Amino acid sequence: KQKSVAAVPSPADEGREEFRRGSAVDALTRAILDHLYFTQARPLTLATRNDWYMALAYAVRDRMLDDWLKSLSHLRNRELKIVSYLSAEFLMGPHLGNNLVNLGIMEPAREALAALGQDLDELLRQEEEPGLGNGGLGRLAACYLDSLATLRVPAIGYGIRYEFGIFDQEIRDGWQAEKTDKWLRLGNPWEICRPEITYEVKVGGHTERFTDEKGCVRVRWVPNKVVKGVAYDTPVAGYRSGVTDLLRLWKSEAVESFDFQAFNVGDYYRAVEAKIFSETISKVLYPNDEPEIGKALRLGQQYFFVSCSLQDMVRIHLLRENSLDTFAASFAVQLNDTHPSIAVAELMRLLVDEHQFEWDAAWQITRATLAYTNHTLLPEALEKWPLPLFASILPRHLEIIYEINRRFLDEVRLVHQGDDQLAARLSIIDENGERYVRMAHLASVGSHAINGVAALHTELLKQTVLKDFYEIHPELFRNVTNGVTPRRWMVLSNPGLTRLITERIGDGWVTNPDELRGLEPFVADQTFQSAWQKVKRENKSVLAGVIKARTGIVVDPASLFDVLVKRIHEYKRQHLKVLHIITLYNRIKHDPQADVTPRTFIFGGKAAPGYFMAKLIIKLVNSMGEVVNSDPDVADRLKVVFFPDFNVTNGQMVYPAADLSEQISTAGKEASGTGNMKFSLNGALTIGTLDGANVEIREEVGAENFFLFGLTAAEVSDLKSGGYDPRKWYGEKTELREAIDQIAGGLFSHGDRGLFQPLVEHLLNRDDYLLLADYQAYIDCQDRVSAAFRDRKRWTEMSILNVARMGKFSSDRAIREYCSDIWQASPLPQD
Ligand code: B1N
Repeated sequence: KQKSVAAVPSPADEGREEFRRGSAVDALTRAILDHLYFTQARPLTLATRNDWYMALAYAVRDRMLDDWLKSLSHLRNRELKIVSYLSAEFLMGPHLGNNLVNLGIMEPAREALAALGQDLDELLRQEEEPGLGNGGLGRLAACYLDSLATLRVPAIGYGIRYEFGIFDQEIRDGWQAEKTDKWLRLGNPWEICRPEITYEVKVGGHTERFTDEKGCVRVRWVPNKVVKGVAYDTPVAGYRSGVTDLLRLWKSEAVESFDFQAFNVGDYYRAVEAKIFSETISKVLYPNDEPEIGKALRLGQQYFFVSCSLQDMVRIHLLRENSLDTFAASFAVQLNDTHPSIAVAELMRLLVDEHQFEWDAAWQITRATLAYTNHTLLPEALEKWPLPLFASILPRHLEIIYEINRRFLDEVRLVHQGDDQLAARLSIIDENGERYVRMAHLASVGSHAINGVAALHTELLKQTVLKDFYEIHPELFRNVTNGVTPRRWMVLSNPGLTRLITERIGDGWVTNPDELRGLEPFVADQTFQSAWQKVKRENKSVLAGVIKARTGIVVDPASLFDVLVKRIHEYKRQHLKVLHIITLYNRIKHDPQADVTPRTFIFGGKAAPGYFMAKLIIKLVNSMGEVVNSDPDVADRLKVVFFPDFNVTNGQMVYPAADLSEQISTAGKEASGTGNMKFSLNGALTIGTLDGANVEIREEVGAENFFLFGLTAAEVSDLKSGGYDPRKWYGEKTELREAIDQIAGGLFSHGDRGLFQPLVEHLLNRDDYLLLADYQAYIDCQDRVSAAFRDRKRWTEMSILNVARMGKFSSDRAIREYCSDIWQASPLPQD
């Protein structure tokens, strides 16, 4: 027990240190100057832009501390369940702007800086975004933390503090070039290192059986390596909610004792190797949006952060209660895809091996605690680990998984007697040929709830990938359609639209976006329409300026901004968009007077460095763009831009400037999509297939305000099972054939017929993603888009209605559903 220190003034006392807490301009000014001098150690005359950025960031962070420390102390409050979001990725995006929005101090900060001769926007651009994720899955985790804090739900996001996040993309000669992301280079003012919060994580070795003092046979894991995880904490402020949640990321380090052992026998190099191995674990994010099978380091990363996180939860729980029996009442642990699914075996190991639980009791706690979200149906993206590799890294976990599997399959066989096929299909171990651990099966068996991320995706999950699980345990399945935070994706990134909306309906929509419906009475209002158009036009001008600066390409803000930004993947069909552009180009070439709606095509997205076809698609976009952009017949009516290095920061400029959102994946392939929501919330109209959340977006905004085309998921699977032949479509559609022949013939590669050969070959012989089958429907639909854009009034009405009806896609709604249907978690009472 600590002695009472009532005589000493506490820094938490109200009224003290106004310059550390106050949000008035002069308090902020003092705070920034104070940090510049005392934290950055800079006199005014020598301060660099980064010094100013850091000083501002620290001043903002100070203003999060009271709420944050209050929230941290709530972690000890046994009444409240803590949501623990386990994710290998958190794509947070820049912190400064978002924190200014959520704390409500954007304008005073701007003024304070202006008085100091600094421009807030410049400092906002100074922040290197923490790109600790690949795309949608990592960004979803970030949106969910924003909503958890905004809804006052105690939560911890647990993940890995990668030293190098997703690579920076450059375009050289039309090809993607990857540059290492050195986001920590200039320091990270948002995180606080907690050198006292560390855990040891074992790796490799073997297991031994022994009899404990009570005469029970137990298992000991004798590793051949031990690494240490150190906590780095970042506060996540809710939007004016008084709650600041915690993002806790683990950095791997060497365990001191290991170095000493090696030193003692004089083996300096072994000590250094152990250190290097330890530090490698959290070194770099795998840049794939589908898993890397057979990469030991990836499995090591997953186990490392899961083990640290579960040990941390056990510690926190034991501060609340003296037994782990009630662990599931303290924590609701969500597995963001299978990447943290080793948690099933690790929690069992902690309970059984380290805390002497009986198997059944441990299993009951494990299943009550864990829940699993699936994010993909692509068979090649389902994680599985070759057994020998798994055994060499996690020998004890493999034993535990065997035991889980044995008990699970016994139950299955009991209920479904004689169906051996069923047991083989459900087994956690894949025994067809080379043996694997199937992580989706492990996650499903170990969870009390399994969810997909959009209505269609959840249905398909039940019919395909997890069909057998659904048939034996339908009660475990839920749908929670994804959502995005309106704070970052509207208030921060689109201040013009935010102001306009708020002038009309107040600002309640920021936390209750169903209130956006209040815009519907204004759809036909002349003044409102013009103001709406003006906002979009200004956003487009800003983007046009950035495009000019980054690519040298001049685009016309009056043209239709037609935008396709997302990771490059064949199923997302960026090359279908290319076929559309070539078709328009050919129409102009055939008739230079043809009446085409001027369009600016904006592509953006990273390709996994090892994904050859995706990289070739980037090259094709750029090569085709060069030809189209410089053709005098086109006369600037079509412009093609590949916007390099698409990330959160760039997304914040792109979504608000879009007229048309391209969501054109093959039906059944995109689990949800979340970019689709960001576009529509910012007044872009969608052209899309009935895939992922598009289905629900269309339902909400109304079919008449959505450009639908293409095969349905059911038609896709019928067409494929009937033996799909892309050549049939190639033979029948003249415009399509012409476009493909031009790519093959070298029109976009200076006559080189070899360059795009792999792509063309793929399309004509396999076309796994049915571009050819959907081509004509897409072109026809785009013709309707072009016509619609010419009717400005009608287009603006559709745009307003899109925003007005998008309330469902707030991540607040999604988090409320997780809280009530899966986590049984509730908000902190207002204090
Ligand atoms: O998750 C998003 C969805 O909106 C997208 O439709 C979906 O494609 C995306 C392995 C993934 N699924 N799987 C991944 C990411 C990294 C990795 O190493 C798989 N990402 C998604 C949010 O639900």
